[in-house]
Amino acid sequence: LEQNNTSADQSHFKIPDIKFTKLFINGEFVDSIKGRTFDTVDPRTGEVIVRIAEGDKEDVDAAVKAAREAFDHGPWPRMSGFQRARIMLKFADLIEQNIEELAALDCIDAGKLFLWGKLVDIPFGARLLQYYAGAADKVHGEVLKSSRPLHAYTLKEPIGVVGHIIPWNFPTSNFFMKVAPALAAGCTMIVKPAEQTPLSALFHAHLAKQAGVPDGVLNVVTGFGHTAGAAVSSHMDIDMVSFTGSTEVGRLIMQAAATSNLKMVSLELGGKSPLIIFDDADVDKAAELALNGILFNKGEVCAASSRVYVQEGIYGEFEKKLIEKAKAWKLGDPFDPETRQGPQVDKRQFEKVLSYIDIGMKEGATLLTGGKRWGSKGYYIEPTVFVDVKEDMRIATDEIFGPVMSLMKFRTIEEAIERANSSKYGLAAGIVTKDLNVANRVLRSIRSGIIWINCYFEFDSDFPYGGYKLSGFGRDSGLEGLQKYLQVKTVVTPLHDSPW
Ligand code: TXE
Repeated sequence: LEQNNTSADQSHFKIPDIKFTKLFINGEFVDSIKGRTFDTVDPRTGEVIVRIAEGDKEDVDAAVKAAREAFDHGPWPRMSGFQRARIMLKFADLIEQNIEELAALDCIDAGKLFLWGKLVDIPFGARLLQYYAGAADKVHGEVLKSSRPLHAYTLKEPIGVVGHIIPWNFPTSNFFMKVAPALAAGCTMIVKPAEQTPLSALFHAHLAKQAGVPDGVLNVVTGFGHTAGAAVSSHMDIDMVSFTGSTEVGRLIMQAAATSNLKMVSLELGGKSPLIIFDDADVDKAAELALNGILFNKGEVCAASSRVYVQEGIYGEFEKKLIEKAKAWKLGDPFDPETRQGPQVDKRQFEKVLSYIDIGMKEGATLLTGGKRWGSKGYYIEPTVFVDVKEDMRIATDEIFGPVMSLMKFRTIEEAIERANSSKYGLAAGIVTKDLNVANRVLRSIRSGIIWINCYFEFDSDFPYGGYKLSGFGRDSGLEGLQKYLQVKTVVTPLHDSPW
């Protein structure tokens, strides 16, 4: 480990040497077949951290071959769930022993807060392995009650070779939300991490091997979406693709699955989540909740509360509190423990967010606060709040994926429900009220995969997570997240002598 050279307090962190930069196929780190590499960049500075092996179709083929062999002939799917669980628990222990290094990798690769990574994100990766290890020996079918003299039951079998295509905003949580249940189910797999954040995925692969995950079970092919990613979604020998990312790419993945081998598809896509704050809310707490809902992880969260609806009775006071808090929000180096907001993940996302701020102003919305780049180095953007926003403006309909909130006023509960539901997305929603009847009515009327009442972003390993509408289908996490990696086989045998 070597000391980093940024301006933040040096005593709190160290930047690790980058140990793994190659593809992980069949238990070995290997160069890509074409020998190509690509840059992974530190969003705090815009500087290159290291070059990473660039996998393409032929590398995906090699990884699928290894995963197929491990599935068809290897020990993993044939082990008892309990044996798999023991290896997964060891894997979790190794993650816990390397928390600081992993948190530092996600910090330099994605601009994520180091302290958050250390306390929450990386431990959650280990927690997911532990949670699904606990489920691995409890996978079973059921006895069916036939109306005929037949003994029939179902078997739950691993679905086969899985392709996981994951994004950059939560490199570790996303990795384990997909990998942990698939391992528990007895699947073998290829992970295609986002090109922006390959570092921790390769480290996880190394720890998997150390824990005793057999060769070929977990392969990591780093590379770009239109090449390596597309090769996964169109592969004839992959049985399922599990994707988290943009709605646009989700559509491409479904098309590729449909025109190749009709592999199963699970999609966790974008969002434009409403947070509805009623008049009876504690204004100070509600403003803090709303701000955290959009600024946490610099707004690069699919469930971010990017549309905030505040009831008219407290709207004026809420607006004042929000400005006050947004101005005091501390941006800076994500290694600094005082920092609450680091840089956007890369130049492209940084420019996308700034262009949406521009669009908002051209559409006639008013900037309440923020709206500009922060600092002169790296990809930082000020906490930004728009008011005078109309439901059909692009800043209110599109996923911006940055620290940009649309703040709106409403009068009645009916109006709040209708406006909250007007989005093409349906991933998450929040309600702030002390009135249980109001909360119950709203939560049942809103079409989204998760609803937070008097909290936001609260999450745990057993909570299913996924969307309605253009936010996709299928659930990660929880037992639902395990079921999707299982096939159902129905077995039938006569109760009496066979008729033939
Ligand atoms: O996403 P992509 P991008 C949203 C968010 C963001 C926008 C664009 O609004 O601003 O998407 O981000 C791989 N075939 N979300 O461009 O492209 C890619 O390599 C197969 C929301 O980074 O969807 C990466 O591994 N794979 C989201 C993954 O898909 C392809 C998180 C996600 O990248 C591919 C991220 C292709 N043709 C972005 N093209 C969430 N739901 O949390 C790309 N990929």
